[in-house]
Amino acid sequence: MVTVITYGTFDLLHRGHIRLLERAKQLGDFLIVGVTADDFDKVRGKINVQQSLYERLEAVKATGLADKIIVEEYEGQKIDDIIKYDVDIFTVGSDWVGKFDYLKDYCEVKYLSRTEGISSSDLRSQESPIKMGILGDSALVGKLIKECSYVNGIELECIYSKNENLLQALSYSGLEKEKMSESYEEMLKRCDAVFIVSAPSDHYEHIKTALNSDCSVICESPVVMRKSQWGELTELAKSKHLVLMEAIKTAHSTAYKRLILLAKSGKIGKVVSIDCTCTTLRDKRDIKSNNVKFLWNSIEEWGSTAMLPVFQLLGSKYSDCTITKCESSSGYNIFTKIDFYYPDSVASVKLGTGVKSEGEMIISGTDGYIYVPSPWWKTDYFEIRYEDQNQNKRYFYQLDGEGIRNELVDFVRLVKNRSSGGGRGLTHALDIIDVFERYLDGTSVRTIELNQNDQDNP
Ligand code: C2G
Repeated sequence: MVTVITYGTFDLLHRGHIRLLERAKQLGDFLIVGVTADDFDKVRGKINVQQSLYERLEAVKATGLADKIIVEEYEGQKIDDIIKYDVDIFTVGSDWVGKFDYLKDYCEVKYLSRTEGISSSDLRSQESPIKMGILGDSALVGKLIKECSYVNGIELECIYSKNENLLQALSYSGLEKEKMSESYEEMLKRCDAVFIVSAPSDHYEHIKTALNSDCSVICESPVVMRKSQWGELTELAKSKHLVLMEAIKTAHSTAYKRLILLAKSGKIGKVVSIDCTCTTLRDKRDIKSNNVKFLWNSIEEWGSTAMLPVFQLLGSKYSDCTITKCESSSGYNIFTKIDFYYPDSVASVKLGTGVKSEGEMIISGTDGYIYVPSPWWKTDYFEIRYEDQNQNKRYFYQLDGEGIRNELVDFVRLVKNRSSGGGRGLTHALDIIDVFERYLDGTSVRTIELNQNDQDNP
């Protein structure tokens, strides 16, 4: 019996895939088809896959061509499978010529001609793309423009910014003039959806205007600074069958999602303490001259990211929360420390835009701890460490684009299924907003002062 194996994503199964499977079947007596797992596709850069693994498995099964269907989950699995199933022939389309010659050490390798004129990405793009606008004044706008180009189903229509320096920089980097809108209202007229990264204090008005212009919204967290505003806006989105999604790019990194699951699964025992730090240094001259109009302060820049693991692992039923902030002489918040006290655990997050520190995260448990090196928020690597170091484990998951393109893919999916309208924040949007509300109202907030010459130090 001649066993043949082939692999693929088989997203939106089409005649090109089926022709490949038919010819693979003819190469032998028993055909094994490996369908790629969602995470494996993401790790190898295929982030636009529309169908779930289940849907793709069912589609391949329905062809009746596969005698056995397996899931491909990791780099190198092909060798394991060829040995495990005693495969005689590995085959794949000619778009991969040469890429799998290393398998010749284990079995025969055949490349079959690829069917021209059809591909999953063409099929994905057939639907009219979402015309995306970007509103904001920080460098993040440039990153978002780049990330949109990686996501099927999105077309960058235009941006709107009040930051002349940013507009100049974007123009130098090749952004066409017609993509720079004259006003927010004009941009909304041209777009189906908008990515809002303006100042957090302006988010409420900007989101409300967008929703009232029938635009779905993805907004950099903190989405709003008041719980009442979140309720009002999610209701408005739902009533108009629009999407309002909170953006925290870290939440979309595979490594971050994995480490949270491992911590939740008891790998380090009971989580007793979480310590994480996020800092970036703004230009001191901007802070000194109070030229901070477009610079989010420490809690605005980092608060949502740093609080996410705390709420995901310890919940939001803390018995106390204290906030310590440090402001420059011009009143710009350069550093914030937030401490959460639970009946059986604690958490401490340090946030800096005018103070530098080690941007690591440590999740401490009764059996071990998870260590994520700096910059932990762009997670692609972490370790689980135990008393017996021989038990330590290391994890690495490719992260492209800091997680932004992944969150855009999720947003596109939500907008495409508009029926799911309404607030689609991460499950802790309200918990994050609650802390911002405490910060704004001065509840349990203490202020530390730097002495003048420290602040005047150029
Ligand atoms: N294919 C084809 N003609 C097309 C499109 C795809 O012959 N018009 C072939 C591909 O060459 C591949 C199979 O169909 O052999 C599945 O294609 P994809 O789902 O795009 O998966 P791909 O990422 O190419 O998977 O590790 C090997 C890879 O997993 C192959």
